[in-house]
Amino acid sequence: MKKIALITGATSGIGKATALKLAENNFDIIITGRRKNLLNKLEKQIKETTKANVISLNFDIRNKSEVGKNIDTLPENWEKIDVLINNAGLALGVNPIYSGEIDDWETMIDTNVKGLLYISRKIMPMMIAQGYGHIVNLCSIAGKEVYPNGNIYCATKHAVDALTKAMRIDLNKFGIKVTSISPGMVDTEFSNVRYKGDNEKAKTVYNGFTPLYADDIAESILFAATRPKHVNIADMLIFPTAQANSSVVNKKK
Ligand code: NDP
Ligand code: 8X3
Repeated sequence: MKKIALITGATSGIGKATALKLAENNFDIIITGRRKNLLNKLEKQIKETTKANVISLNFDIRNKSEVGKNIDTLPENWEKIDVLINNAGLALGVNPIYSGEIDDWETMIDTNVKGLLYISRKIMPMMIAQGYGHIVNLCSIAGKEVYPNGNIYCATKHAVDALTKAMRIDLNKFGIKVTSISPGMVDTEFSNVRYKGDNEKAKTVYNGFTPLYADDIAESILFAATRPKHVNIADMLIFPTAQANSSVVNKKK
């Protein structure tokens, strides 16, 4: 029996890899993101290379009414979402807290925390009504530890960690699973976004060691999403072998 997964932020990185991985493994897929051209491209790729059905929803997760309106457009046979993967997120800037850009702070809070809440608030009642469901939140090592100049990004991911625990408690009586996936350093567009298009700087983040790749995290999400009904993977912390915590990375000079 096919399942349905909705993946936010599927236009690149972990979200895109997860959409492809789940599509290859008997899921129909709802993909979301702001970059319509990339959604179209991924939809085409999934349709050409897998047996999955796909729906693309093009919206900014920070826009509460857009989130609601887009979910309301789902055809009836797509409304029973088995797995919601709250992946859309970003870091902006690497500054001490006393000199950070307030606009960057707002974008991170609006996306990583409020956006995750908007879509979850829409989907959770649907899962409760259907009597099953699974929410997978993309947290981070930044949700477990704070590192120098990580301040607001770390705070948003600590919030995701807390919200994951809150969801697990409040949804417990409905049998809905809630999983937190916390990667260390994954080579995606994450650092290009964080350094605002300074791609040379972004590249140096992953120099001198083998980072995680998006596909490594997609495999972990697939694992969590395909456990038997009685098994909930509560929390996965995943590092590249070269990484020991937020600050200790064995980089070759
Ligand atoms: P990418 O930058 O490659 O992907 C981020 C995705 O989020 C894109 O698809 C982007 O789509 C989407 N997104 C960002 N802002 C919005 C928005 N306002 N509305 C809708 N979608 C949005 O980064 P990653 O794949 O690395 O990041 C995915 C998640 O994993 C994030 O939550 C990140 O914090 C987390 N993470 C990443 C780690 C890493 O080292 N890379 C480590 C730990 C956690 P679009 O721009 O088209 O809207
Ligand atoms: C992304 C990983 O270490 O850059 O969440 O915060 S890190």
